[in-house]
Amino acid sequence: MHISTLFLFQSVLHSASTQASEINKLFGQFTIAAVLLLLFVSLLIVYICIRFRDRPGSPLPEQIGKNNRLELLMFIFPVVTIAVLLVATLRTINRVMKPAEGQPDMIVTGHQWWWEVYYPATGVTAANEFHLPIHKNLLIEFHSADVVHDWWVPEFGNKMDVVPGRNNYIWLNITQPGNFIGACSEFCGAEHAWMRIKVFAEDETTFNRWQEANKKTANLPSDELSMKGMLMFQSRSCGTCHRISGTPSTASVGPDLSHLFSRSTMLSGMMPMNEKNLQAWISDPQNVKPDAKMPDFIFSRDTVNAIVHYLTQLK
Ligand code: HEC
Ligand SMILES: [Cu+2]
Repeated sequence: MHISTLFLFQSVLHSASTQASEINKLFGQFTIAAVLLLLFVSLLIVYICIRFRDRPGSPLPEQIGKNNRLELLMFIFPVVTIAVLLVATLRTINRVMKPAEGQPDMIVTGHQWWWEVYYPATGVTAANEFHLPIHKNLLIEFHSADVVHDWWVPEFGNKMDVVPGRNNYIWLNITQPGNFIGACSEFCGAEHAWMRIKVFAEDETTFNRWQEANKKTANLPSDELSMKGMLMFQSRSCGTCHRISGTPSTASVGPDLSHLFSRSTMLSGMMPMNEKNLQAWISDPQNVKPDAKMPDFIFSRDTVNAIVHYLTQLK
């Protein structure tokens, strides 16, 4: 395992998809070309400075008015260099940005400030954390619910703007299992910095197991306190923004909560998912993530406890 996946560093130079390998190969070719040119020009300057320096009694240098061979060389050399790099670039674009065809494997919708994740083949909806199978050609479709966002996981190479009123696509073939982090890369408002992306790149068995678990309708409350929590959830307008499968709440203004507590982080990577953080969030969302599109409610401690207890059963 590469060190960057172990510590969740982001690195564009570490390729974890075939697309990132292609892009990095091109980057390598450009770097080599640039270094060779720099060396060539630098050495030429050093040579000229020494060879043609002013010596006592040296005559005025020869004045060349016109030299067709030299001018042709000065024209052809940059044109050929740029043409070679252009062809390499076009070939890379052609390999990385293939036109979209067929059903997307995943539809991602950017919201201020969280990600909605939908898998059309199974109807699974998730949020903020992306489970993706490795060694598969994945077609990902992007929508925006509000403003321009941008989906970027540096290790995957490909990045894509998420634009209102427009469907954008990328192909992705992930080559390594592991966790990867990315972020929204287009400034989209107050909490742009907390619009992280967490990817779990998994082998097919693990990915299918995750999908099966998330296809199930949400757990029903299993005790009295969580029963009360569910009633509060349904009666205190939470359901006008959130979806919990198998209940009357079907909205998608906020993240899907059907399997909330199976996620490792909350609020788009802002904090670990646990009871304490959920409590803080439900008691005072605007204090935890100022400007988030979830209003403050005035709840008693008991109500918060009941709601949180219910939410922790949504695995
Ligand atoms: C006006 C719409 C709205 C209402 C009403 C609302 N929420 Fe939210 N909720 C949101 C939005 C938007 C987010 C995402 C905030 C972010 O990450 O920027 C959110 C996030 C959450 C999260 C964190 C989810 C995650 O995966 O990070 C929980 C839990 C939650 N809401 C529970 C509730 C509960 C319980 C209620 C009722 C008391 C409620 N919400 C009412 C819009 C709403
Ligand atoms: Cu954004």
